[in-house]
Amino acid sequence: MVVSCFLDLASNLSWQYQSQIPLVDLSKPDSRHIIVKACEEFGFFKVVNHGVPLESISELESEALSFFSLPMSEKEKVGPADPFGYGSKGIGPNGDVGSVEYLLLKTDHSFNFHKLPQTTEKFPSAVKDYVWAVRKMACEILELMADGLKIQQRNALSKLLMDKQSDSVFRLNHYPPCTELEEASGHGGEGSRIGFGEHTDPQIISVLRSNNTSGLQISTRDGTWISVPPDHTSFFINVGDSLQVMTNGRFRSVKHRVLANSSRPRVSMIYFGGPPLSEKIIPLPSLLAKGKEESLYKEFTWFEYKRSAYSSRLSDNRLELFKRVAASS
Ligand code: GA4
Repeated sequence: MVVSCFLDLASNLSWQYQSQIPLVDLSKPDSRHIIVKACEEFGFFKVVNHGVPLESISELESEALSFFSLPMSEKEKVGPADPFGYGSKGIGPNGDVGSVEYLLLKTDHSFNFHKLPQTTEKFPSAVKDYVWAVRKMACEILELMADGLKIQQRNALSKLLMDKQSDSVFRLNHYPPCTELEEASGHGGEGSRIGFGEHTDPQIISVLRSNNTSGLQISTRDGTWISVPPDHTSFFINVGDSLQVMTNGRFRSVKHRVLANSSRPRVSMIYFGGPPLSEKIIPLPSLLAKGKEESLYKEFTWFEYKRSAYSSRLSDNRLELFKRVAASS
């Protein structure tokens, strides 16, 4: 049943239907309804006809690959990631590890690229152009969501990403290929090599793009993991924990992970759209059914949620701590 609403759209793209991933064509007038349905059922969907220039994407991919192919001693000049900068294997401050190296940046361009060698001089502008274009698309999607949810103020969500104080983050991940040795010893088999462990994203919305290497999986409502076929020309959208709260649980933040078993390197770039630190993360008033419905969550600011998230382990259910205990009747 869940999948049937996506059948029409995807019927001429049979693998997309088989992969069960909702597909949103931003050029179609009905996209807002499909976005809402996808966010309710999966917290995840794929976007085509997104308007982000392909040159901007490939420019950044090639800059990212040049960065990751630098000697470790050069990359470490912009590390460790605490939380921003270059990181390898260690994820977050609480002992999580993965088969991944990455660069974590704030989107306000405060990152010091000057510590990198000359060969990467185009890197800062490639990041800037890409983040600008992807944020624009994320805002368009958030406005379609607001329309689909019949929220009068179309920019109720998108204005948080457009705010000068928006606490958004950009991440480049490189999953090195599985070596022949690992494959021969069986350590390269499905499920055996975790690139990035299961987690939900704390922010409002995440926009992911990867090269054509597989690895990303999402968890469905019943806990089944499904593989997301890669598509380097499209984007994948994740509902984050904050959007789950702002829709009072109507949208679900999606649990996802990356397996790094491929014989080819995987490169992904993710924009995490977050609100200003002082923003109260509460359900949008018009979604609380004319005052009849109560918030499922305690009131908190993005600063408070982020502080709590950064003291958790990657796979923790971070929203659990912020759920309201229902008053017993
Ligand atoms: C998940 C989403 C983003 O990648 C990220 C991650 C952050 C990190 O890598 O430093 C966190 C993780 C993410 C959630 C819980 C904490 C913080 C690692 C971790 C164990 C940059 C983010 O904002 O939250």
